[in-house]
Parts: sequence; C-alpha cells; structure tokens
Amino acid sequence: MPRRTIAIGDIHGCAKALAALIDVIEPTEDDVIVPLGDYVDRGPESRAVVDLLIELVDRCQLVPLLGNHEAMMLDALESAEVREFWYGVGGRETVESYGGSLDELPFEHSVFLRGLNRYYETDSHMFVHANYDASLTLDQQPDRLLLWEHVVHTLPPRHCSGKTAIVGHTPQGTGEILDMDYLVCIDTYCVGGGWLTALDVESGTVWQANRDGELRR
Ligand SMILES: [Mn+2]
Repeated sequence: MPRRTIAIGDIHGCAKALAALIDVIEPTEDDVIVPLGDYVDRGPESRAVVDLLIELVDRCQLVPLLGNHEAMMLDALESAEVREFWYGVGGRETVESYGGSLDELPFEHSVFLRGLNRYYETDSHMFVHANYDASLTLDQQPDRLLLWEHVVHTLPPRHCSGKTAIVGHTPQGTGEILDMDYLVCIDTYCVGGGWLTALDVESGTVWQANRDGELRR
C-alpha cells in the first residue's frame, strides 16, 4: 500500500468518533497521521482521546499538532488565571474526564501534550491548527495566527511555499469540509453535532464519524 498522509480535525473529547475513524482507516507503520489539535475540552472524554492518540504512536507515524485548547490546558497547570478562563471554554469537562483534578494527569499525557508540534509539512501540503501568515515560513508563524485566528475572520491567501494548507479550528457548522483549493478546513464540528473528519490529502479520501461513533460515506 502506498504511504498515506491523513489529517484529522478537531476532536474535542469525542473519543467514540476518533475510535471509529481509527477502526476504518486501519493505520499502519507506513502511514503519517496528522491530528490538527484540539483533542481536549468541551466533549465528554478528553482523557480517552489522549489515550487513543498515545496508542497510535506505536501503530503509525503520528505527528500530533498543538491546538489552542492544549496550549490553554498546559498554561492552566501553571496559572490560576488561565485555569479560570480555560474552565469556561471547555476545560471543566476535561478536568472531569481526569477524575476532577489535573493533579492526576498521567505522566505519559504530560509528555504527549508537551511534545505537540506547531506544524507539519510535506512536499505538497502544510498542516497547522488554525491559520497562518502567507508571507512567513512555518517556523516563523506567530501563535496568534497559528493557534487562534479563525479563517472566517482572516482568510489568508495561498502560502508563499505554494503548498496546500490543511487547517482545523474554524468550525464548519454545516458538517461539510471547507475546500478553497489552496486552503482546506476539516473542522466539521463533531462536538457540536457535526462530524469528525479524516482526510487522506493525496487521494482525497474522506472518512467521517459523529460523536456516537457512527460513520458516514
Ligand atoms: Mn482550536
């Protein structure tokens, strides 16, 4: 089988959806899987989502990106002020999934979260959580764009590398992928009743599962 590069959109604690996609994709050691960030918060099973991702490390070439929600979770471990804000934007559900306190955060989860990548790129595609400055190389991107800025607020032109950008973070309430050719957003709002999307960027194959782990297509 040819090597696949598969991006996965914003999971937000929807462990059943992620498990269903992993089952249908059947990742092998030849596959590069790029979850685009926002594994935790809002949905009910953030801890289980992180467990599933950690299991994938032994099964394929996993390149998990950092989302703004993981950035907040890490900052919340150090700062009471951030913690209060984070609780209000979905962190409370994450803490509940860890048994009510992050003091119980397993060591492997801490290592996983602290090792997340800011971006990934192939010869033809670039992968970031949220957005980018089209004139800056990927290692120069500011957090404000890379982690936070919705593409509906600031739509960038094609990146200077010429590569197709695969992004998450901006929820598509329709449940459909936003495909602008040079920029593809695959946050299809699983946690809000839409779909969790996986996209094979070379073949264009799409897999989608909902919060209950039901597949479509
Ligand atoms: Mn996000």
